[in-house]
Amino acid sequence: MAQITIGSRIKKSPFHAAAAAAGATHYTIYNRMYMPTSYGDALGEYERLMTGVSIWDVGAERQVEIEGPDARAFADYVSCRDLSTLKVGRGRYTPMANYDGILINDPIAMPIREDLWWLSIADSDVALFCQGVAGAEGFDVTVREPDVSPLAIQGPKAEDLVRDLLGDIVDEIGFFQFREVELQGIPMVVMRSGWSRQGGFELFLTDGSRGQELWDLAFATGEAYGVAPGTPHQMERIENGLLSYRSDTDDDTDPVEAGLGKWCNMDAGDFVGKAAIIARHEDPDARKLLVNVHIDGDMPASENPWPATVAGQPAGELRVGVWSPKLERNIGLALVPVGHAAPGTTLDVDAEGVALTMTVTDIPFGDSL
Ligand code: THG
Repeated sequence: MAQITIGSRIKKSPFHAAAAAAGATHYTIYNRMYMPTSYGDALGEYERLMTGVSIWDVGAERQVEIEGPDARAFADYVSCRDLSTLKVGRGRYTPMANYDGILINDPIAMPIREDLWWLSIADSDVALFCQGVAGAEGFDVTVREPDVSPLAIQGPKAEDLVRDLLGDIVDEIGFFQFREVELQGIPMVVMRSGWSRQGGFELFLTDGSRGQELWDLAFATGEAYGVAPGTPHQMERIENGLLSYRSDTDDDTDPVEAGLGKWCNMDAGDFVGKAAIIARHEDPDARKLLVNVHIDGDMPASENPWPATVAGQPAGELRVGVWSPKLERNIGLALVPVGHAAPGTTLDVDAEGVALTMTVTDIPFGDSL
């Protein structure tokens, strides 16, 4: 089996050594960093996330820091979602598009102070993009990547773990709210958030030299709750409709096609890509849509998107397929032409020589039991 070389060319998170020592077996490259994707027991890790608590090295979810008098105006301008009303201490999930209207990221915007914002990003070069836009359009901001690395604590028992770790502050922050805190002198921002629907927190460590200490403290506290290391989980996130930029989208997908239209405020102020998104949808039938699908057939493990057809004609692709423990069947996400996106539509899939069929479903997977 081929392996990815671990070396100094790709950056490591402050939790990298701890996660490796804890037995991480699989990694992806995310924002030019290693990010663990498995500890070798996908079903066990799923079960722990659904019923217990797990701790994830998601240090590769970098922050792009925007500082200056125009910080809010700039964050708002590069976001499809309206951020003009977002309060300090609250996060808001927002799509970002380029000037062609193509989805380029889906960060969580976090105003740390009125004049200092973080975009907590998915996997693309948002800092470079923002430096370009700010310079070209004359915003009074500086854009940099600060020393900030999230550690996610996810699952139904995350609340108890983080309360034991950080105290009652946990009860004061609602979903997507955050505070700056210290734990034994380790500085961080704690937010009730994370890339699962099982509840939890993200601890944004703001001193990368203290990753091992924070990891050790979190695991020692979590022992009482049966904590174990975990990672963002493909099965859970597909069951629950969390987008994975790059996995689910290609280089010609706009935010509306990616299913993020509800987070695009087309009636609020101008933003990068707004006019292009409107133009792309002048003929909605010409567009494609990301849809949930049930998959039938003997699905092999996938390294690629698989082409789909209807009556032999090209009809988009199955971007990602996975076993769903909840539904006890294979499910996935497909990018298909709008004309084939209606629930109940069946498409043929060529899984590198294996014939599958997929059926579009409108019920969010998580609710369909
Ligand atoms: N945490 C942090 N940064 C991130 C992610 C994260 N950056 C990249 C990636 N994940 C972004 N993706 C998502 C997708 C969905 C949500 C969070 C991150 C999410 N959405 C809620 C929803 O859709 O209902 C809340 C939306 C809202 O109210 O604004 O939770 O996981 N730090």
